[in-house]
Amino acid sequence: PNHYDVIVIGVGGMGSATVCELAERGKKVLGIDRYDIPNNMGSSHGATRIIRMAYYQGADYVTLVRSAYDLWRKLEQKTGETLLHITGSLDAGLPDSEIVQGSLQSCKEHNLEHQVLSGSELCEKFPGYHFPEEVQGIFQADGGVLFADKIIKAYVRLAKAAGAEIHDNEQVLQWQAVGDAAKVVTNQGGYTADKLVITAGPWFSKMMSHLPEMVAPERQVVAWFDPIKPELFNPSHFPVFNLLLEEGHYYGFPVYDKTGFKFGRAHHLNEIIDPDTMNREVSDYDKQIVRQGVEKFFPEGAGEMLDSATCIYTNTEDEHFIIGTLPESPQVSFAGGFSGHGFKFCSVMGEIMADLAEFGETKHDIELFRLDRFTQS
Ligand code: PYC
Repeated sequence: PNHYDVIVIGVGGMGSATVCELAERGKKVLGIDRYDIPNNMGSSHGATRIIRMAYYQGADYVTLVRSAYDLWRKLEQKTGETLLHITGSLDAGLPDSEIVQGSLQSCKEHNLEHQVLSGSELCEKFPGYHFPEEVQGIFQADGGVLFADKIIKAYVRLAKAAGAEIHDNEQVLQWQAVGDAAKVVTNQGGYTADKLVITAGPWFSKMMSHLPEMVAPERQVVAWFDPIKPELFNPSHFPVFNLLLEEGHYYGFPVYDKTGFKFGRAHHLNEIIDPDTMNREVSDYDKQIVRQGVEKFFPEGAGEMLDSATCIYTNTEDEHFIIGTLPESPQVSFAGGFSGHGFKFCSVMGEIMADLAEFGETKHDIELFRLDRFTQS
């Protein structure tokens, strides 16, 4: 009774999509998470995440993000819920910066309609924005917002309806490849499976401790503000944005509900942490850093801070993901190192990880994410 076709360790964004896909393919699947599902201990929690097509981290991501969009829309059809809302996206920085040039390159290679706007043009089109004149922004109309917690709940609900077993608040103590199968020991028992999938977010290195350290989990802080002029932060004329300047990488969302204007400075204070011991309190200094950014670039957004939270990026050195099967034990597959830009891919990652578990390969191009770029010298 404790044997499964597939066990998935970690039921956050990536894991919940994977469990759902496997269950819907008729597999006997067990998903295990150490905390509640969803929880605020990893990288998937909270109401919203950005999705964007003009991918500045590399034109190779555009095909994958297109597949992700298709699957988000399918998930909405299945659940009858709104899980993705289009606002358009802005990628902004100095004209010769990595973000502007990278975003333009993706638009060019993939024929994406876009507009190049100066700081003042941006402010005129989207009056909540106050970017310096020398900043250039690439506006791309397909960008938008994913409703993260709602998505994880939807995947779990669909997975259970398709027969998946999901254990929350159960800690994996150890896993092992045994012959061509796998064994998992938790604080509540032991299980075996033909295939094992590891989607453990910031616990990636702890779960893959036989490999060289390839990821650095990093503490993040995000806050929600009550805008002074709420009408400027309405989703109808406030695209999601990434602004990369020498002083920092800022990002934000329109206002969807009473939690306010979500704003953050990515790589907050460059604090590499252990997810088991990280300080999850938001300090006055943390709040001050975030507020400074809002006041500078969105003065009408910088009202009372309604809420704040910590979360974690799991960074690789090149900020590309790590996805594959273990060379010595191909029944074990893994996805990690999402480096602060992974959530938008959860839908397609569910398909990729289910493919790797079922067939050992996938039709999606995951070359960029090869493990051996870190393990082979
Ligand atoms: O992928 O657009 C993104 C993003 C912004 C902040 C963190 N990730």
